[in-house]
Amino acid sequence: MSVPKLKKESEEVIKIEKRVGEKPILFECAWEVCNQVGGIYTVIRSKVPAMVEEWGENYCLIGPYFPQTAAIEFERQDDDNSIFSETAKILRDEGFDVYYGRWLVTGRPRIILIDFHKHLEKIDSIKYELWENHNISTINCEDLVNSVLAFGDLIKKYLTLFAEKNSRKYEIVAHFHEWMASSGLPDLRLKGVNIGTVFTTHATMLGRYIAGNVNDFYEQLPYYNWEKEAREYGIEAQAGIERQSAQRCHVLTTVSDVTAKECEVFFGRVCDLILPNGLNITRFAATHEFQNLHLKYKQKINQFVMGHFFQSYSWDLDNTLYFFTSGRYEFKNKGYDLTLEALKRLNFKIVQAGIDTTVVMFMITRNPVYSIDPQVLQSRAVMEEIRQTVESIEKEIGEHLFYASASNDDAKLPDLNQFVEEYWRLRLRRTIQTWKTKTLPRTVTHLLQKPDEITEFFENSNMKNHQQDRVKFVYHPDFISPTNPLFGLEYSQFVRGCHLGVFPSYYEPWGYTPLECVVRGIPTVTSDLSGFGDFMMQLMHDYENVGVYVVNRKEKTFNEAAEQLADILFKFVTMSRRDRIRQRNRVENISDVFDWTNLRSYYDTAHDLALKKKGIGKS
Ligand code: G6P
Ligand code: 1S3
Repeated sequence: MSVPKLKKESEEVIKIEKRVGEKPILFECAWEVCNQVGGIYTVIRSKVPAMVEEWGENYCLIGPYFPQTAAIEFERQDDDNSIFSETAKILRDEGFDVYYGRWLVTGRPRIILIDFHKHLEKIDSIKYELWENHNISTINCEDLVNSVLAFGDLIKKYLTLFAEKNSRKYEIVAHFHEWMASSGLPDLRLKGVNIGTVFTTHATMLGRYIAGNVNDFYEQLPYYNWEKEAREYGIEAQAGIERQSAQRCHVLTTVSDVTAKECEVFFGRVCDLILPNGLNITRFAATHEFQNLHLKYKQKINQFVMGHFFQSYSWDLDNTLYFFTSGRYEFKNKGYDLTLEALKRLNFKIVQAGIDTTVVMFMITRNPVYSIDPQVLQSRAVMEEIRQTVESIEKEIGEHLFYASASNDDAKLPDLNQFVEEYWRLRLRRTIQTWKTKTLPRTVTHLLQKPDEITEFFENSNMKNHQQDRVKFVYHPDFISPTNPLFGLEYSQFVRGCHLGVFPSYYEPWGYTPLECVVRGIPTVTSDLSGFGDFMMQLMHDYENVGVYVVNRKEKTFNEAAEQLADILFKFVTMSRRDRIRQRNRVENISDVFDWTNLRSYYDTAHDLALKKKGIGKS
């Protein structure tokens, strides 16, 4: 089983709407519906417009109710007389906190939000049933798991009631994303509830834990005993729910071939389909527009770099490249270890080759911090003062020069120096003096609560932003947001302003970060162990030419992969500006492949298959 070819695939799909009678109803359930935690939120939210286009009012999402998010993203509608709100009302009358309304995102889909908090009172009986009926052990689990169990139980109640009332008239499919929404799925099957079920895992819990802790995960994969490992990592509940959901659903899916191999081992079932991840892509009519945006946001990053580094020493910003990596702090899984090692080697290669290009590498992730480093803020603030002083001088010169020129009878150019008052000269000189320092620019922008593997790397490798280093580091242990005083950019703007995204992950079922580069026309590095990288390699042969570089981590040792990555980066450094511009055009050009209007068809196939397997499809 592997990813179907894009064009052929749509011909193979048996469209559900061709069935006679009422159009089916699709529920999509996830912990990250109306609740942003990570990548699954991106999958679901970005897919909504394409789903609504296909399913219209027969599409409904189910997620957890959290008052703060709901206040912004949810519009409650108790009485729209739909069968969706009717079921929610019956459950509310029975004392369950189940709300119906619209999710206020593009597409405005129907949504059921479930407040599970009160239901936690029943947690013991929910756990007992899971053990009795499905052998899922949930003792001594963390609070989050309890919440998930209460949430999953209420999803089950809603779907059971909905099916009781409506399944004679409508075919119904319920699509569960991850174990965090699927604890009720095994019981829906056991009780024979008249619903076709799809389960999509976006990673396996065991895979994530083991890969983060051993160096030979892929070599050992076929030999793991899921129960033993689950016990060892203390994740029996999560692994048990995942495995039972995978075994009991009609259609088992995951996001890449890479993760499908884990499913076979940890779930004991071969995946029926792969559902690659897409985005809701809006492209500019003219290519120069996204190129202009690159320049615009690069200039913003230039401001940061000047504020951060030029206090200590300066260099030519026009000959500078901005690389970045970003994601959750999973040092090994996200390939931060490999990235750092390769950058150290890149630094050596650039120095050896006598190239005067500078690379600034931004490490964007999140780790506990006390605050932004006051030194970093102060340097930035003083630089702003220099800018304001310069602007005042500029204004003063402008006004005086204009007057002098207009009133000048002999057409001789006046001496500009005479227009700057002594006060401003002094002020500028003093500000520059107080700003300049001999200390090295900080490698970390924040005060970390404790050192981590990234700061240890800086220490051990002596990569500390020395003036002679051609690769500089900015470790920003917080995600980027427009309110952040250092960049003043949204994440997507920051991506546009950079030259290359570096994501050579070791464990990455899909990986949105490189895809987010592609759709913004920014070249990117991925790995053949990431779902996205694997997909690209299956999709086209000249991926490198279009600006998607793949590090072959499957076959190579850490050392070999680090060398390959260093070579890729070095080659990128030696490209001319003209070639970079061309490459950005090429990479942006493939973004349509990842538009949900193309990739939704994989989901259509899964939903159709669920109905067929359930035996209620009439295609
Ligand atoms: C975009 C702009 C060009 C600019 C270029 C810089 O393509 O449209 O005007 O010269 O970016 O590219 P670079 O790769 O050097 O940041
Ligand atoms: C998972 O989120 P993660 O970053 O924990 O799901 C994402 C969406 O499918 C996927 O892109 C990512 O690789 C997985 O790891």
